[in-house]
Amino acid sequence: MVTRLVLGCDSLGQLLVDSLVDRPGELQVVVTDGDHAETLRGDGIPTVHVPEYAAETLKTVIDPPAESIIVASGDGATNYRAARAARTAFPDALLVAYLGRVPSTDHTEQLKSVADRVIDPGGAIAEQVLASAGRQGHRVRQLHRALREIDGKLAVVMHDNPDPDAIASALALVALADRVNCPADACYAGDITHQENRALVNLLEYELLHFDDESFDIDDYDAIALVDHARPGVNDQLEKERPIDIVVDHHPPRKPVEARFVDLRSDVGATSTLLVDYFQRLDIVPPTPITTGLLFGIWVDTKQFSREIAVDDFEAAAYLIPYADMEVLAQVESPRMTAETFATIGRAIRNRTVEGSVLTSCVGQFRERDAIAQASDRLLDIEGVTTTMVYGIRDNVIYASARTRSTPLDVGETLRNAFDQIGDAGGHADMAGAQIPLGFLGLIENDGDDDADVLIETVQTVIDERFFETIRERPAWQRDSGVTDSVYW
Ligand SMILES: [Mn+2]
Repeated sequence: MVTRLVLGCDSLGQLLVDSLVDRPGELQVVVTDGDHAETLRGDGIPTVHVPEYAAETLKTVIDPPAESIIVASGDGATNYRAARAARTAFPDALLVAYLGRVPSTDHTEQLKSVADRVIDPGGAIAEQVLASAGRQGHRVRQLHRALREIDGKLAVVMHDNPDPDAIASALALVALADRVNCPADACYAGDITHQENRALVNLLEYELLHFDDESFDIDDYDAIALVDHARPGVNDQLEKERPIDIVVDHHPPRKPVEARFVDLRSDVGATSTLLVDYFQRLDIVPPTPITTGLLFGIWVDTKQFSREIAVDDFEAAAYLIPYADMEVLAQVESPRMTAETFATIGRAIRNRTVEGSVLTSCVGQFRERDAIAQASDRLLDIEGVTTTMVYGIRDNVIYASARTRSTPLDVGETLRNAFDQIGDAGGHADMAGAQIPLGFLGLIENDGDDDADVLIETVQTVIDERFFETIRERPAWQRDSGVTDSVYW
């Protein structure tokens, strides 16, 4: 049982006592004014009247000893006397002292010498007021105004190959625009490659427009918002000169950012956290698919709350959890794998060829489109392997999927160099894919088992040879100068 002792009780102390009286633990107020004690008791507050704050008196009237003490009269000198007496009477208690209504430097120093914490009531209140309704409240009002002033349609543009933070932030901003009757669309270019991110978009049925969609034309929009990035033409498909209306981002800007409304807070771990802030200040809860996405955005951007995480991110996540669909998130995090995909991964492991740290594997015929990408991901977990390429045949096309965790090696570039002339290849430095029609190799599928084996053997020879040769001949910048080539071989 915590015993709280409040010494002195002017208007500020009174506020405090009112909030403490219903909390668990024993509350005891001590005042030096008899009439005041009477009033407090009349209000149901256990109050003792003492002639003055003296250690001996306090020890006598407070039993068992107080565990926490708040000194809260309006006068600094009185507070110092009370704090000193309380400290002597209860040396082990946590002692918090108010400076009084007119704080003086003397009292501040004196109080600091006996109290564990000294609070400037003016400062404390001002901070609280600012935090709840101050500058940031202003920010969301400005955003509302910027949205209201849009005459026509708003395009909320994510960065290319958007991640969950960008996707969820875009949809959240669309929802905010909706509230002020500003029609808006979330749009992106590039690919949503990571299977978790695709699962998120599919499971929550997000409506996202793609720059390559036939019906999509950025010039149809009257205003542009950028989320999770801050400048047009940098990591998005906009022209560099395009005027921007709204920017919400958490990356430190490399150059000045120009827009009618700019919210750049590089001290938080995710743009989603900033969107949560708006919703909280407007006192509205967005629909479940959006809260779920925002939570996942924070989770991923902060590497499961371990990287560049700020108090705001934790608070935003805590706010979202009751409204998020945790079952969907569990599915997003570990998408169910079909038996067919497992079988493909099994074949990829069995058929692997490893040279140095580079692994290739031909899975033969496969059915599920995603299976070779999954296999490529999985095989990257093998010890000593830093680059994988898994491939197989489906509908007369060879599909290849490559991954690397070797920084200087660019698998996108490697696949393009190896296969662009006989098929399509592309992707990023760390994940890439290629499609090569069998016809291009002068090969066709056949029903006979013997022929099938021969076909697969031929495919394997051609693909492996081209891939390994391209890696061997890769440009100097893709070689780690500090490490000998044998690390990769
Ligand atoms: Mn982000």
